[in-house]
Amino acid sequence: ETEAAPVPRVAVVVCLIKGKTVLLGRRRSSLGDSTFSLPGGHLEFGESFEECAAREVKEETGLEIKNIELMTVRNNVFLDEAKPCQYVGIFMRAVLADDYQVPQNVEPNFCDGWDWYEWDALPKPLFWPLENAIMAGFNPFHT
Ligand code: 8DG
Ligand code: MG
Ligand code: MG
Repeated sequence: ETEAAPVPRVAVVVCLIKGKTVLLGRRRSSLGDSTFSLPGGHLEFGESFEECAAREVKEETGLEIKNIELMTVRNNVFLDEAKPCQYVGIFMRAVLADDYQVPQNVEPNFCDGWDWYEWDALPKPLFWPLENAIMAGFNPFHT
C-alpha cells in the first residue's frame, strides 16, 4: 500500500480568554502527547476561521464562544514525526459567550481535561507550536 505525499494543512487554534487566564488541555495524541495545547483542529472545506474556531471549541470543550478574532498565523512543520506533517496554524482569540460555562472533556481519548491557566504561569511542557509562538511574541492579552 502506498501513502499519498504529505501536504500542508490548515489548523485553527483558539486562545480562549477568561480574566487573566487561558484554556489549555493536556494532549493525548501521537503529535505532542502529554503537552498542553489550545483547543483547535482542522479547517473543514468551506468554513471561515471563526466558524472553525467555534466548532472545534464546542466539539472539544462544550463551550460556546464569542468575539472571535484573528490574532496571528504560524507555519508549524513537524519533520521529526514518524509521519511528517505541516500545519498552517491560524491563532484566534475569543471569550466565553457566557462566563458561567464550565469546560467539559468531550473527547477524553484526545485530552486529559481542560483548565484555566494564568498567562504568567502556564503549565509545562507546552505543545511546541504554542511554545514557539509565545517565544516569538504571541500574547493574546496584547492587541
Ligand atoms: P479534528 O479532527 O477535530 O479536525 O482535529 P483535532 O484532532 O482536534 O486536531 P488537533 O491535533 O487538535 O489540531 C490539529 C493540528 O493543529 C495539530 O495536530 C497541530 C496543529 N496545532 C498547532 N498548534 C496547536 C495548538 O496549540 N493546539 C492544537 N489543538 N493544535 C495545534 O500547530
Ligand atoms: Mg478537534
Ligand atoms: Mg483538537
